[in-house]
Amino acid sequence: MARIKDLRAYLEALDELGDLRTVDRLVDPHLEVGAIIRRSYETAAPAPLFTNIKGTAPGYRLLGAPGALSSVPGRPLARIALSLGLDSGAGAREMVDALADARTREPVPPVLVDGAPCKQNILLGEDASLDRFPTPLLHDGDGGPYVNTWGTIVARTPDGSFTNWSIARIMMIDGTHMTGLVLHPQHIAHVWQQWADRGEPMPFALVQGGEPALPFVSGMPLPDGVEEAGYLGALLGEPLELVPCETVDLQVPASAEIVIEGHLSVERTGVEGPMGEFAGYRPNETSLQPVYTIEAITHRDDPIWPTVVEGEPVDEYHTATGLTLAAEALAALRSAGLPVTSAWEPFDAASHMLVISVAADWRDTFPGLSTGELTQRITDVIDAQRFEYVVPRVFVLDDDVDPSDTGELMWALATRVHPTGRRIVREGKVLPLLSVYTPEERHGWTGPKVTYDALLPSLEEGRESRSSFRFAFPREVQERVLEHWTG
Ligand SMILES: Cc1cc2nc3c(=O)[nH]c(=O)nc-3n(C[C@H](O)[C@H](O)[C@H](O)COP(=O)(O)O)c2cc1C
Ligand SMILES: [Mn+2]
Repeated sequence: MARIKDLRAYLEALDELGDLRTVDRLVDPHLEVGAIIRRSYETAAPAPLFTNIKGTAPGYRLLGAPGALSSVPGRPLARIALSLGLDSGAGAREMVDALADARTREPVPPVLVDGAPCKQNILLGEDASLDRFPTPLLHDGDGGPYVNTWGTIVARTPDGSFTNWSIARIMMIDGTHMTGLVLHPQHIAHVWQQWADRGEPMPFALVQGGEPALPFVSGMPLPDGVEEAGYLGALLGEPLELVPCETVDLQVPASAEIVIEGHLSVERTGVEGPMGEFAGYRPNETSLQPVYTIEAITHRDDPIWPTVVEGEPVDEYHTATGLTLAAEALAALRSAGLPVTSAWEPFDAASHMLVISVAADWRDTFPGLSTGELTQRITDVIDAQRFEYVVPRVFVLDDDVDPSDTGELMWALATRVHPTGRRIVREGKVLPLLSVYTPEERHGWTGPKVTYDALLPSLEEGRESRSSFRFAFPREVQERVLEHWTG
């Protein structure tokens, strides 16, 4: 692991790879910044770093596409891999393994340190306002400019027993007020509910920037009671360094660029949204959400504010939640003793599909089990996970297929998924943001989910071999061909 400790070191690493583009010309935070970041996702361009943003204090910068696909040829996952402390050439399976392995290790709790660059500027009272920062209107038709798209919200239960770090979007109301999604069963809603039940506003800290692994873990569906800070320490192999907040009893990563402190209201009086979302659409509806009141802001000199512009794949919603959900699924299936080698949420499917890869020798370890029975066991484990309601379709495939290769996955699904049979359908809670459901299903948070048994028959049952360069020729012939291949 080569841990990258803060956003600036991460930007240097991207720059070295040629995956960063500094935009020095004056840009408008009203839609123009959003359009550039969107186009950068859709053309796999280098991550844009804006240094000259209309209406904001000199020196304040904004980073787009901080954890999306990279522009580096042959290394599409470089930004994600570097963020997790892996080699920039790491593949999908290696990344899911790293995250799932860390789930089997003891948490490494964070440590408190004295001072940090995020305390270089301490804004209190009237100075603690968003007005000097770039707060972009990300898509035409959004309900307002978005303050938070990639930052971590720190929240602690009133008894102090549990501290959660998570990403949830937050919209600007004015310089000192914001509103954002606080939805059950997210942990931020668990914590907020405990404060609300006591009639007290919830202290919060919102962390922008910081070490690049932080947002990935803040988007991970860790189980109830598992703290992101300790898990991140286990992933990185050392404790995270924290500093205390100025006005609330919370601690934040010392690596932060910007920290916003304050309280989240008991009442749901903020009109939040709509915003272009990860499914690839902008809903028409708003909802009533609690209101964040800002009481202090601390920041590094020349702070950098990372921004995600959600929409059609692939953006950070897909990379962060897809990768980490797959790792949770793999960890759970492994600990249930099932013959699963990997899991993946294909980014292009906008977090609507989970692929489970089954070991080639699974029939040796589970003699007599049918493909349908194995698919049922996998389904039972997935259904017992906290994230089950965000996965409308699960595909169980042999692991000769690399589900992170979109072309190979498309071929496998078309040729291995039975048109009508071999599937396990059940009805239950579903995420209303999933665009596959009807309006009634979305409003009721209830709908069908399906697991497809797409496992191939055994050799004895007449499995056909794959007909491709890798599978249809002896290794010696493949090597000879590769040796003489030019261009
Ligand atoms: C870019 C991005 C934006 C997200 N926006 C939201 C959001 O607005 N609301 C929400 O509930 N979850 C959102 N999520 C998903 C949560 O971060 C994810 O479900 C996480 O597991 C929640 O934290 P928790 O497990 O501590 O509850 C977002 C994730 C990412 C990566
Ligand atoms: Mn959590």
